[in-house]
Amino acid sequence: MSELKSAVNQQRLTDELDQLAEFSDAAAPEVTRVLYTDVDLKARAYLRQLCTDAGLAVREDAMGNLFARWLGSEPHVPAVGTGSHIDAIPHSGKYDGTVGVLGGLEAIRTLQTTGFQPRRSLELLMFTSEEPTRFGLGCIGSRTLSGNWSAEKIAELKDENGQRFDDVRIAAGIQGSLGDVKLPADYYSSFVELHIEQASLLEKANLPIGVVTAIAAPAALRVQLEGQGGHAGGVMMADRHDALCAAAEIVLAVERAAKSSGSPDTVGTVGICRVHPGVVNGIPSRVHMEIDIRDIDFDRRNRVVDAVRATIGEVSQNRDIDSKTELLNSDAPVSTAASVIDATEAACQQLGLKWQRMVSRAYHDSLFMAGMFPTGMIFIPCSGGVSHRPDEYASPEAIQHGVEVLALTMATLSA
Ligand code: HGY
Ligand code: MN
Ligand code: MN
Repeated sequence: MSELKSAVNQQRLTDELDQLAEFSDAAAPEVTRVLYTDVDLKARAYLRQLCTDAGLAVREDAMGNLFARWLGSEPHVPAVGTGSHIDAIPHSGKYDGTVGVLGGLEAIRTLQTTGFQPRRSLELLMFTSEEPTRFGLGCIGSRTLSGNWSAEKIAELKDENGQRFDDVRIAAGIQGSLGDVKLPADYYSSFVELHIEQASLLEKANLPIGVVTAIAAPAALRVQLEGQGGHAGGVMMADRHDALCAAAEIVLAVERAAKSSGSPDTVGTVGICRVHPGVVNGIPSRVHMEIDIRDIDFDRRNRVVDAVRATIGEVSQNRDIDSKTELLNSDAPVSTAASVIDATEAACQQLGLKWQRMVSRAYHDSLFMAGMFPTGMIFIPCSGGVSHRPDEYASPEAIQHGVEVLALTMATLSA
């Protein structure tokens, strides 16, 4: 095992993570890398070059999902996959997703260095658009690869400027038919994703590895509230139909519904609230809100979604506001595969790394890969559990531990 540990090039990986973070529309230490923007395309080109330099067979599909394959001795049997995403929500950090992509590449290079020869090919997959930033829907790439959403539905997704996904991807120079993206059912024999925990259980327990047993799933609501607006001085309070006051009641109702679900596993967030006309002396006439509700229990989460939708109706009626609510997605939570959990725990044992089993409260591309292939996830601690913030941090040592476990897990699964 010491040979594998010493084969991990920690400095190279740290440098690559730092370089990738340079491709950003925000000033360091913030990272903003939104789907198909120039910085996103530059980051993809950088990753493509690293994979080519590693001697991997690189291809991209019609969404820009990037595949980098190390051919095994039996290249026609289903491969072992690993990967994650490199897009980053605005003003966030540099480890969410990228640890699974560059760490996945490092795991493959590490195995190459040790002289390991896989029977099953090993493949790195960089998923397009894991974050919901541009089109309001998370995991667009893995949803399409797994058939969770049809290519036709994905093509018609619109961003806040009304641009269609299909037009935006073609304008970004990505060719091919979205209908060809879905993977064959036997494409992978297993898939395993390395990711920062994005919470603080591992750090608090002083453990280097988390073995994920379940992945929570999100539901997202898009709400449009239409009031009357008007002059902030001229309209009496009794005569107002203020869309933002209605939105305020709804925001607190989301928090109340999540807190009173009966379980700490339920979470609710209103991350988007755009006010129109957005001037200090204009009564808000329109509010656009997006609501994220999650749980590891599907029915409990759906009860909270229903309660929030009922409140939106009541508040709109009481305030004589028009409301339109769209359920963008309502995904089921998944359990990870025992075969991948076993291989991961065996790797931890062999490497002398302590671990704990845990659920993922963040969603990941593995949520959708699990719908097609035996899938698992490996977590490493991040400082203070912070994520989706510029102070997100995972130490080179923590990342190295994740790469070691990933490499050995993939070697085991490729037998
Ligand atoms: O929101 C999530 O859980 C993921 O980071 N996109
Ligand atoms: Mn994220
Ligand atoms: Mn992520």
